[in-house]
Amino acid sequence: MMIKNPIHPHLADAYKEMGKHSTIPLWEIYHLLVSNEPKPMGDPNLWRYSDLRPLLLDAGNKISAEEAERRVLALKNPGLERPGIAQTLFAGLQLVMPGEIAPAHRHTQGAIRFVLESTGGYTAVEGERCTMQRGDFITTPSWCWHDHENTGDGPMIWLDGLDVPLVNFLGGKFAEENETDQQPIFRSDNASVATYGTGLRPFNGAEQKPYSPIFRYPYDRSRAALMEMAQGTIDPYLGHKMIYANPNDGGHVLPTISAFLQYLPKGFETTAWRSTESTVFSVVEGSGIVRAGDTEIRFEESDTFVVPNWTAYQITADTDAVLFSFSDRAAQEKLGIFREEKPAA
Ligand code: GTQ
Ligand code: FE2
Repeated sequence: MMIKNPIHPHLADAYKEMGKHSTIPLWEIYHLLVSNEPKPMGDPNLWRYSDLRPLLLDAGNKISAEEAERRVLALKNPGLERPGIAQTLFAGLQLVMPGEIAPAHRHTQGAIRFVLESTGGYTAVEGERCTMQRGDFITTPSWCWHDHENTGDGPMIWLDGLDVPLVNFLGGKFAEENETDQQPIFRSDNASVATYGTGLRPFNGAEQKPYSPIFRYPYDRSRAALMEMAQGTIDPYLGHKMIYANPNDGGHVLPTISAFLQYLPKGFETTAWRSTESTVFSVVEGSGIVRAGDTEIRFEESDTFVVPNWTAYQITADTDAVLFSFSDRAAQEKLGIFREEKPAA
């Protein structure tokens, strides 16, 4: 590594010698590595559904799901080099056309899906078909087999969220394809939410995995819970916000990814706050404005936007609004580095 414009130019010759022996003078780069607080990585940005949907459907006419393996428009943060919506997170919009199957595979990267459009279809996860209807939240944890099928008569489109940048950075990238396009089904449809989604769990001491045993959180139930919560007092920073919880321990759905559903009544303005997590939002219902850093973005139904780490943001709801979001908070909490800053409201 060449040190350009060294702080101590009279040491330049010494630095050259150090470089030949694969060493760097830490005193020249210290504040790149260790700083008093984080620098946001990537930009706040919005992807309009009305822009992306036609592009996706056009791709649907030009490449099959089979051929593409996954027909996904990846949402690339304009402020980052690598493909990713944030430093640690990947996001994309995926399309499966009627009759199509996205073939079964598994990988060490964990994924979540949030359904934008569907007339019938499912993601199969570990032997269980999880129905996909608008607003449904579905997980495919690390190393779980998954394939998607559209059994309806219209396009099926959802938001994918994966921990790809994080897992790849850590060096644990593995994947394999299934022998057949569709994995064997050995549970009834939506079995995991039927089993674990009611406040009960099997009392047999079965091993608890490092992820939620529920693979599908149906929107009607999630929305009903949120509206019940909305009977109580509103939080100035969050509005009415719920976390998709692992019913075994109340924790996050995946070891790396957290997911949330939030209700902001018409006219409500959240108080700006920030945290070390990077968060991706999907607008389920309503419209409004998000102010993140120096950026002001108007959002509408089915749009996606990202708020990078350590970027203060504030949301104003123009109408009653329901927002889905996911972030890397789960990973950060486990690593003991999560922090938030909430200025007095
Ligand atoms: O649906 O299995 O957006 O493996 C990226 C990687 C979706 C998927 C993505 C994937 C998938
Ligand atoms: Fe996958």
